[in-house]
Amino acid sequence: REKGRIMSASEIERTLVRLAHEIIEKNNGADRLGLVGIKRRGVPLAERLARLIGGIEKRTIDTGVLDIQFYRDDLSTHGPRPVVAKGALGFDVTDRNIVLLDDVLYTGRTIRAALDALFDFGRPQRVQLAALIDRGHRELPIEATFVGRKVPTSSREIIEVKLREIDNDEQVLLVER
Ligand code: 3GP
Ligand code: 5GP
Ligand code: MG
Repeated sequence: REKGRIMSASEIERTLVRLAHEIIEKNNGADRLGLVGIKRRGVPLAERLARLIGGIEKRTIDTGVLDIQFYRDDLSTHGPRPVVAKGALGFDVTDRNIVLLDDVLYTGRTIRAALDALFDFGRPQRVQLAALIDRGHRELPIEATFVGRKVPTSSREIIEVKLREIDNDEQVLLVER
């Protein structure tokens, strides 16, 4: 059940433009920068930011992909845990300033798994996190360096992020499960 619209298409675009400038400012340019999107919706967000940052800094920005899925082991008494799927990241992260990108930051467990995976690929100089929406409810000491919008949610609410590359639609909605 839809409870309201959090961002329109143009608000998403303006937010990404702001995040692009913040990322450049905080990294003193884009020299060592590499953006890594967390599947699925972090990936188009990373690609859009790379295009925006590349346009401002007049260079191409490397982008990569991490595929982190929730895996429930039927034999275990533990809850679902994030598991990193095998596959190439896309570029060498060694000595790079990496910005991870996820659409929604929630418990932080996905980011914890993403950090583990990232360091299996190499030794980045620095890792930062960008999220379009921070909906709260962290279960780990993880915060985003760059946040599009903080949206306090109840645990029964979900943020629906719709991106044209995946959803043929472009908006962010708050829905009740
Ligand atoms: P996305 O990154 O493509 O949006 O956890 C993987 C997917 O599950 C995410 O894909 C996300 O959209 C979707 N998802 C939506 N709501 C929730 C939620 O409340 N919790 C979790 N764990 N996943 C959610
Ligand atoms: P985590 O709890 O690990 O922070 O989030 C798990 C995964 O589910 C992440 O990829 C995160 O983007 C996604 N996720 C968590 N809550 C929501 C939500 O309300 N909406 C959407 N679209 N994705 C969510
Ligand atoms: Mg996500």
